[in-house]
Order: sequence, then C-alpha cells, then structure tokens
Amino acid sequence: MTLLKDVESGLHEFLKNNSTRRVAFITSGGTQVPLEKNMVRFIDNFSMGTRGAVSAEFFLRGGYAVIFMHREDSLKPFSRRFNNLFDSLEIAGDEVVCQLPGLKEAVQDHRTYSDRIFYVSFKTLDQYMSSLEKVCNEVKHFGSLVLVYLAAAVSDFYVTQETMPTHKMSSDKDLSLRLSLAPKVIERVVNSYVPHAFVTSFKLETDEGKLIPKAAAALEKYKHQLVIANILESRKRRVVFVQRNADAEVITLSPEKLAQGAEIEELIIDRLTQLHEDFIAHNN
Ligand code: PAZ
Repeated sequence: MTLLKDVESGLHEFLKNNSTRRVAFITSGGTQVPLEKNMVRFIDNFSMGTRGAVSAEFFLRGGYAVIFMHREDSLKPFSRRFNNLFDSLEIAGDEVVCQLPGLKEAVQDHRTYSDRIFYVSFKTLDQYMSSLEKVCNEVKHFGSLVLVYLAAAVSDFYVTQETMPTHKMSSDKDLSLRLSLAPKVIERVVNSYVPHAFVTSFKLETDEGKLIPKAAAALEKYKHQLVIANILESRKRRVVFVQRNADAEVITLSPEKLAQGAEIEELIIDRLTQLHEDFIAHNN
C-alpha cells in the first residue's frame, strides 16, 4: 500500500503536470473490515472493482486526468481483462509468446495514459477513509473541474477499536458480533473536503422497489450532484441516473451490444461528462 505521505507528494506532482485537465477521482473495489486487532478474520464484500477500472479507461479516453483509488489487488484499467494471462502463454524457444486478443492494444493504452493516471491503494475501511480525505485535500483547488466518482463498495458497518479483540477470537462457543454504523464519508466529501466538486455516488440495492427511493433520499440528505443507482444482478446492463429536480434517467446497454463486448461504463461516462461540463459552465 502506498504510504500516505508518498501519496501526497506524488499526487501533488501529478496534479501539477496535469493542471490544465479535468480531474476524475474514482474510488473502486470493496473495503475490508477487520474483526481482530491482530487480524485473522475480517468482513469483506463482492466488489472486484470492475466498474471503477472500466470507468477509468473511458475517463482517460475522454481527456481527464484520473486518480484511481482502488482496493489493493482489485482490477485496474487496461490490465483488468488479462487476469488469466498465464493460461494463454506459450513457450517458443527462449521466448514466451502470447496471442491473447486485445493484449497488445491494452499494453499500448497502459503506456499511453501512464502520465495521466495516479494510483492510490487501500485495503481496510480505515485506510479508505484516510486516503479519501488526503486525495480530496490535494484536488480541492481544482474546484468544479473535479468529478468525484464514488464507485467503491464501502462497508456500512465496522467493529470499533474499543470493542475489537486484540487476538484471534476463540472458536469454542457461538460468536455474537456487534457492528457499529460506519460514518458516511460522503457527507464530509460534499460539505467539507471538496465542496465545489461534482460529486457522483453509487447506490447498490438488490430490491428494485428500494432503489430509486434510496437514491433520492441520499441526494436529499447529502445534496450532491448525482446518484447512479444499480441493482446487483443487472449492474452491467442497466443503471439509473438520479438527480435533484430532474426525472430519473435510465441508461441501458442492449443485449446485442453486451454480446459484442460493449460496456455500460462507456454510456455512463459519456453522459456524466456532459453533466460535468454543464456543471463547470454554471459554477465558474
Ligand atoms: O466492483 P463491481 O464492478 O463488481 O461493482 C460495482 C458496484 C456495484 C460496487 C458499484 O456500481 C456500486 O454500486 N458501488 C456503490 C455500492 C454501495 O455502497 O451502495
């Protein structure tokens, strides 16, 4: 994991080199919640960081400088498709040969955009929260040119330091866990960390009936610009843009496009870029 002071100085330099660009600050992947101070067990979630990694690629293609704050070992832009690389390698004499479709282009893109993406990694909920604050502090002066894209699946519950056992919990009797409600960092992001940025949060549900009411309630509560609502099972083909004072906007990827390998993030980032442009025009 990158040390926070390295993040600060590296990010400072990165932003100086990209001072004429819009900045997309993406969070991606799930947070881990330790159950013991000397951690053996933890709570985690399903997120592999696909949404964040694919979105980063489209933000880069759209001209943004990208800060990619991701769960350690979750998917990263361009390399994300090649997790099974070893299965496709062949040995020809002294050479290792790989014929995977798209690999050469992905390596090229990775190089092309390397000066325009800055990586920050996290693992636990605590690390997520402190890195989020640090990054926000560094990008604050970009004002409305910053688009915050909170795609990470952040735990809503955690074990406080006071109630967390120091050592591995014994397994000779049933275990009752007391989980506390995690602070809602979006509140700090919107009101104190980057009050002039365009803030997009995601709302994930499994019950369709709760999706839009919960997204609308989050907007009402935190007063940020946009909630992108998605259902776990259909998240790769359907999302809903929910804004205050506007009708909900459904974005879908047709089954044909999906079968051809298209990704809904392209549509999401297209629309989001327009909304960000309008926001900048009205806030400068
Ligand atoms: O990581 P992934 O691509 O599998 O999933 C993306 C997602 C469902 C985590 C994201 O779209 C999302 O909804 N994030 C916010 C989750 C929440 O805290 O409500």
